[in-house]
Amino acid sequence: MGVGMKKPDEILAEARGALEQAQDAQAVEDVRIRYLGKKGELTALLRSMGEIAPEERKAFGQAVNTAKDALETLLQERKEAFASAGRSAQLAAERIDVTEPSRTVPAGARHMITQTIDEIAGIFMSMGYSVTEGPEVETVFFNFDALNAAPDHPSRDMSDTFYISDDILLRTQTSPVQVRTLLAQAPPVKVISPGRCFRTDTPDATHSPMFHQVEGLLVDEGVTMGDLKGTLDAFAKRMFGADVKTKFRPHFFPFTEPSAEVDVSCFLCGGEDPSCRVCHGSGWIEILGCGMVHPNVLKVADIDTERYTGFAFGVGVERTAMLKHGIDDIRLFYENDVRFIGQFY
Ligand code: 2NL
Repeated sequence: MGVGMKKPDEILAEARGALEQAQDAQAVEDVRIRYLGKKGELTALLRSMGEIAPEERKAFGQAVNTAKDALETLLQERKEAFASAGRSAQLAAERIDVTEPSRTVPAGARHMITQTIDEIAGIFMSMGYSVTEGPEVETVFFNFDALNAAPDHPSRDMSDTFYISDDILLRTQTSPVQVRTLLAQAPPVKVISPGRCFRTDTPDATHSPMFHQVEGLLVDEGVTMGDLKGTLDAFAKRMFGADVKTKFRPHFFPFTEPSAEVDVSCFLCGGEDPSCRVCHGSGWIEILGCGMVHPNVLKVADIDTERYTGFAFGVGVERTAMLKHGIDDIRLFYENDVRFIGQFY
């Protein structure tokens, strides 16, 4: 062993000190290279074995290998410590708080018109009516002729109805759907037809060129005006309150005879308040039109009018919603201002 050459345990002590000072994985690697690399100090000792006296060689070799094993263990420990510290740091940096409340997606809701249609339809469905739908673009035949509207009836005028051509128009009511039903199925027929209708009205607080209707039709043997009154009285009580009364006022519609308009007693003031915003003191509110189906309409579908009779009615959806919810301008339904719409979620 050369003079001035360090002993294996001195080198190990020095390497241990250097490892204690190491601040990161690179510093640990530097220590490995310095002591165990090709030109490392412990490597140099192994290479110098030849210069050791034969009788000392075994003990020296063992000492170098012991130091080398010890240093390798230390290096491994430090390396792992830095790796695990690195992983911890990364985990801490990428930590997500899974308990944080999520961004809320506001739940949507059906439009007030849809809610009202569903409510009306639900009442009639509970009485055994089926729901039928049909085209919004109709023929003059289904919209007017089949419904016994005289050729000179004012509703047929160009100024009241949106014509696509001489014989195609936007339906002015949903009755044509029911005429189609009468042609498609034999009595008994018990249907309602909700949907969009069109008339050339100039928009104001109570008019819109596009509006909605739910019509109903019942045709069977022995159907009377009493059935009509009982049905619509039950509807009015379900829709506006169990204690409302109904009043049937004579009216005219081409497609029914006799015809009537139905009023409900005021569900807000009961007729007690002269300045009531709903009934204006009259005590009655008009809610729908109805009547016994005109024989001419049944004849269109080849129905034996001696055997079958029927009743029909039409409810304005916007008007019903306005009455129930105290809405004073029909145009609010179509503006889609969330400050309005949001009140009916
Ligand atoms: C109203 C009036 C009404 C009908 C609609 C009807 C349908 C067929 C046959 C006979 Cl297929 N009538 N519908 C009957 C009476 C009145 O609506 O003021 N609606 C808002």
